[in-house]
Amino acid sequence: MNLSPLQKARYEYTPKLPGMLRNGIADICVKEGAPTQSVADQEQIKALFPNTYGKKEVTFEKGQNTSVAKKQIVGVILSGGQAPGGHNVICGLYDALKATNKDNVLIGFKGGPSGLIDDKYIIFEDAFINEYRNTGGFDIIGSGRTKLETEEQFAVVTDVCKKHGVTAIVIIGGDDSNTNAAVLAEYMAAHDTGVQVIGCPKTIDGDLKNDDIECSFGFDTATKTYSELIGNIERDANSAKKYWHFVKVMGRSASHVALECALETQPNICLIGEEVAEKKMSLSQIADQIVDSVVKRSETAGNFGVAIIPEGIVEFVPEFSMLIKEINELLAGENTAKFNALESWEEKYDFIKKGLSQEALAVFDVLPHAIQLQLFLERDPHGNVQVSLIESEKLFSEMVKEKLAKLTAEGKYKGKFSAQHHFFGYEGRCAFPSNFDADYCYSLGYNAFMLIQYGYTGYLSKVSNLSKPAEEWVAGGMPISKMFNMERRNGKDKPVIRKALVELDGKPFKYFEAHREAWAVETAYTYPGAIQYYGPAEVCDLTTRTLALEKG
Ligand code: FBP
Repeated sequence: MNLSPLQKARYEYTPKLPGMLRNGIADICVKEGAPTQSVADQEQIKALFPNTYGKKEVTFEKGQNTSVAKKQIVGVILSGGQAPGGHNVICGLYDALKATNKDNVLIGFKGGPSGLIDDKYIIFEDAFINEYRNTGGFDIIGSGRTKLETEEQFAVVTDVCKKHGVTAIVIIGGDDSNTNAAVLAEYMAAHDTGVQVIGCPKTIDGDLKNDDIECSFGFDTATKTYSELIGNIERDANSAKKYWHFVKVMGRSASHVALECALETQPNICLIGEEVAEKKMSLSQIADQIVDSVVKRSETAGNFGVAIIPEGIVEFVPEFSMLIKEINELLAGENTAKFNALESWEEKYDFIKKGLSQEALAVFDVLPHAIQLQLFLERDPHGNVQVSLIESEKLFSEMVKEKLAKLTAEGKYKGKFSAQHHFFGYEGRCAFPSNFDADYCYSLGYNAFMLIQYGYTGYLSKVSNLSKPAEEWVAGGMPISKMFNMERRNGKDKPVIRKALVELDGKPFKYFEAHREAWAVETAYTYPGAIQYYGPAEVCDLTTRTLALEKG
């Protein structure tokens, strides 16, 4: 196999474990804290999880290992979108498992949760796993978005576990996957299968965090990758002084990625979906905010700038959500075929005009034509608009262009405006994990095995105190049901981990808010550069500004 020099060097990197896990397996003991309660709706959740609710918080300490010796056969799956560090979770799990007993077995179920149902698997061995240490991607076993949530699926999983003698399953995923991990743990306990289930917090979106989980893995590397690119674009913009760059960054709903990139690069504009929703901003008001910066900068800095747009922004704009809802209703059932049969845009527009409320039509009419087309052409199999495919970076740059043209015609704007568009998402999801993510993920996996070995189930592997050096990190576990509240999903009340949105009274947003007016006008760009893997710890082991501000 051809290896790049960095790939070779990263194979040799030894991830840092929390101090308490460093002395070897024989010296890890467990300390139980107080029984836990879910963050809300305690009675309902307790009733749904009679076997796994209310368990104690767990931390590991240096001391005599008192876990029961038994052969462990552990199954692991990767679930959902890729996030840098996934391979290291598996490596940490494997190393702890083998260090405990070389006869222990780690099975990787392939292609995400469906691998566990279809019984597609590999058995990990040293030579194979060594090719994935400290590398990005989920290609070691692949991932998928099948949800493991029904009793029928759980029954199949039970059979697969029986066939292999599986004693525990580790699910590496986001809020939904870990919610389902807790439901599976309860099922396994209720049916006395002896199979434990442990979750690990993953997602580049950064929206799986709460009082217990300081951050999900992958967020650090993905935001550093995007910030490097944004910083490079800022420098290009500042050199050429002729373009406004509209950069959309991933984050299906929450704006944590956009906010972190803004803290790292100090762009002229960064939209935050949660603020847009709170202030009930219209599309036009958002475009006005950008226009204001373009006009002011044109008079001082020049006709250039950088705006960061979070992927999920349009869903936070109340009038846009209303429009999408009406379009979905308008095209329900047979109407899709009727609409598709219309040949010209005029006929289609007429159909739309008759079917939408006046308010929705007014919003539709301000959209650039390319976006109007996207709303009607790119729909999912149920006929719903695919909001994630909407090119919001182009939507806002077009709206800004139109507003500036009007100002120019009125003699109120004399500058130029030329836009470039970018979308940074997949570029960051499989990058070589930063030292932080390499260390954090390895620790999560190692720790997950300690939870298994000590007999816990329905727990999330928890490593905290992350803004400090790894030596001071705290390893342990938290019952997943502690993070639950009841939410309405598809017409039913379900226990779920609440998605963490950007808190408008939180320190990261407050810092951004205090500086953004100056950044909108001045050229205050900062250039983070590429992720550094080797060199001084203050450069290489630095975590996100978000975590530093939250914990600082
Ligand atoms: P997860 O929540 O599964 O970690 O995935 C997050 C994400 O990367 C989002 O940022 C993005 O919107 C989405 O996945 C893209 O999904 P896909 O890989 O299916 O295109």
